[in-house]
Amino acid sequence: MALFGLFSKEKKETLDKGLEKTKDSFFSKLGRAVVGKSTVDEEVLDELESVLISSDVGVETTVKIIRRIEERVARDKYMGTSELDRILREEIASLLSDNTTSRTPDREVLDDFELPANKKPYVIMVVGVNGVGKTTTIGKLAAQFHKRGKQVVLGAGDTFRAAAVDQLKLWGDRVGVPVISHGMNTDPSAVAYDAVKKATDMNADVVIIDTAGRLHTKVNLMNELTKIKRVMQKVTPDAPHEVLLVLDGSTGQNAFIQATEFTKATEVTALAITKLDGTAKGGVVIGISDQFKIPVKYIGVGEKIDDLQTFNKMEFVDSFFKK
Ligand SMILES: Nc1nc2c(ncn2[C@@H]2O[C@H](COP(=O)(O)OP(=O)(O)OP(=O)(O)O)[C@@H](O)[C@H]2O)c(=O)[nH]1
Ligand SMILES: [Mg+2]
Repeated sequence: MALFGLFSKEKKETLDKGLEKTKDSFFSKLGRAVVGKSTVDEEVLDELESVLISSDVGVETTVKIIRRIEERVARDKYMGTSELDRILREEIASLLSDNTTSRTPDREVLDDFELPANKKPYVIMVVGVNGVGKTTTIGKLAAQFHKRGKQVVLGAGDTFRAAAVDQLKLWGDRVGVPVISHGMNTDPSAVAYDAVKKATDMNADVVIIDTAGRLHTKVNLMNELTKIKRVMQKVTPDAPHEVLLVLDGSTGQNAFIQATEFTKATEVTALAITKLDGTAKGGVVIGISDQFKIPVKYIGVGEKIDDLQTFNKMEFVDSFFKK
C-alpha cells in the first residue's frame, strides 16, 4: 500500500508538471474573461464558452459544461465570478464521472498497469497516424510492465519506415525485453504472428505490437491493420485483447478527428493521449474522455521512460484545478 502511495505522489507531481502549460493558458484566459465582472452573467458565460473552446475541450463537451453552469446560475443569480473556478471544477468532474468508462469501476485501483490474469499473453496492438508517439508509448509501457516483473515481448510491426524497427529495438534494449523483427519492408502480419507465437511459447505476460502510422493510402493502412489482427488470431483466437489508439494531444482538434476516423475504420478499445507536456492543448483530454465511448487509458506527459501514466479522470481534474 505504502509503495503505491509513494508512486501516486510521484505520479501526481509529474501530472501537475505535465499540465502546467495547459493550466497557465486556461486560467489566464479565464482571468481575462471575468475581469471587471463580479457576477456570472450571460456575458461571462459567453466568454467562458470561448475560453473552453479555445482550450481544445471541443464544442460538444463545452456546450454540456456551459449548460450545466447556466442551470446553476439560474438558481443563483448572484453567483460571483470568484466562484467560477470551483463551479467549473465541480461541473467538469461530474460530467466526466457521468460516463462510466473507467476501467475498473468495481474495485479500488492500486496500480493501474495491471494485466488481466486470464489472458496470457495479453496482446496489445498499437495504432495511430505517424509521429503521434506510438513507438515511444510502447517503450514506456514495456518499461512499466517489466518493472512489475511481467515478461514482455515487443513486435516491430512498423516495417514501412527505415528507422522504425531500430527505434523499437532501442527501446527493447533499454528496457531489457525481446523485440521480434523481420526488418524493413517485410510483412507486418508475419511479424505480429511471430511475436504472439514467441510470447505464447515463452509463457510471457504481454506482447505489444507496433504498427505503421502511414502507408501509401489510408485504405491500405486500415486493410493492413485488419490483416495483422486476422493473422495473429491464428495463434490466439481472441487477440488482440487491446487495440490502443495513440493520439497526439498537442494537435488539439486533430486528435478528435483522428479518434473519429480510426474508431470508424477499425475496432479501437483504448486510447492513449501523448505529448500533454509542452502544449496548452491539454483540454483535449477532457473532451475526448467525455465524447468517446472508448476509455482514455494512458496519457503521455514527457519523453522520458517514466512519463507515461494511466489516466484517471478525477486525478486529472484535481491536477488541472490545483492552484
Ligand atoms: N514531449 C513529449 N514527447 C513525446 C511524448 N510521446 C512521444 N513523444 C515524442 O514524439 C516523437 C514521435 O514519437 P514516436 O514514438 O516515434 O511516434 P510514432 O507514432 O511511433 O511515429 P511513426 O513511427 O513515425 O509512426 C518522438 O520524438 C517522441 O520522443 C510525450 O508524451 N511527450
Ligand atoms: Mg513508430
